[in-house]
Parts: sequence; C-alpha cells; structure tokens
Amino acid sequence: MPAITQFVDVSFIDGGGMKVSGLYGFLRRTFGLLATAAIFVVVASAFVAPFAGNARAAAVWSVEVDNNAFSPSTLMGVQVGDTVTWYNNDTVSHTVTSYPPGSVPLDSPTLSPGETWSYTFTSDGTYEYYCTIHTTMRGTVVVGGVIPEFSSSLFVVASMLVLIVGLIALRRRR
Ligand SMILES: [Cu+2]
Repeated sequence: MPAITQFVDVSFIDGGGMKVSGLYGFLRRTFGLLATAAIFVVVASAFVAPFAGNARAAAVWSVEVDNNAFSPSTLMGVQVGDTVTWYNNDTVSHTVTSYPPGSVPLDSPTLSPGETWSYTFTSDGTYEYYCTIHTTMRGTVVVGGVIPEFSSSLFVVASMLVLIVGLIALRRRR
C-alpha cells in the first residue's frame, strides 16, 4: 500500500524522518523547521493585516494653498473618516469648492491668507475641487482605493510564495 507521504510530501515540513546525517541532515531539518515557522507567521500576518487596516486610526491630511495652486494638486491615500485640512499660505484669498460648480461636498468659506479649512470625508470617491475666485485653480482628493495595510499583506503573501518556491527548488537540486 503506498504511503500517504507519496501524495503529501511530509519531508518538506519535518524532514520526513528520513535518515539523513551530518551537516546536510542538520541543514535539511533546520530548513524544514524554519519553513514551517515562516509559513505560519506569514499566513497569520496575511489574515491579521486587513483587520489591522480596518482598525487604523483616522488620519489628518494637509493641502497647502500657495502661489495660486493647491499642493499636492492630487491627494491620494485618504480613507473614509480621514480629515483634510487646507492651509491658505498665499497672500490672497481662496476657496475650496467642489467642482464642477454646484456639486458637493466641498464648500469652504473664503479663506483669507493664514486661514485653514477642514473637511472629513464620509465616503469613497474622487473629489475634484477648485477655487471660486481663481477658477483655474484645481485640485483632487482621492478617497478609498488601495488600503496600504492590504497591499502590505499582499506583499506578505507574495513573499510566502517566493519562499515556498525557493524551498522546493532547493530540495530538487539535491
Ligand atoms: Cu483662489
């Protein structure tokens, strides 16, 4: 009767109880143990990371208004619940107003030099805005999209695949 290890290669994880001796045997057993530990940690992180992302504290972002321009002109990485604060560092007044005219939700009062205005975003989307005084001044806030924590868990999963493929390649070389 064929052993189950023919189908599930246990030796990859625990050395398979094969009688290997000397430095090679030591390395092989050590690699098996390390691989087991690494895979466990990596899989656990991959599951935990997205929840850590959900628990992320609300952030405050800054957009500088100077020289008749919003900077950055496109602000990315904002998540629902985050607040964006516009700082008028210019020598003239500006507004932060959703574009096209009449759209929502951005609708600041006129900001004199030195004044700030904040808005907390409540839903994902791409928010274009402009200054009603200098109508060619445009800006964009992108809310939602790729969550940094999620992409780091994708990185972890990719690393895990590289590790597994690497270990399989190592085994096949002998
Ligand atoms: Cu302006």
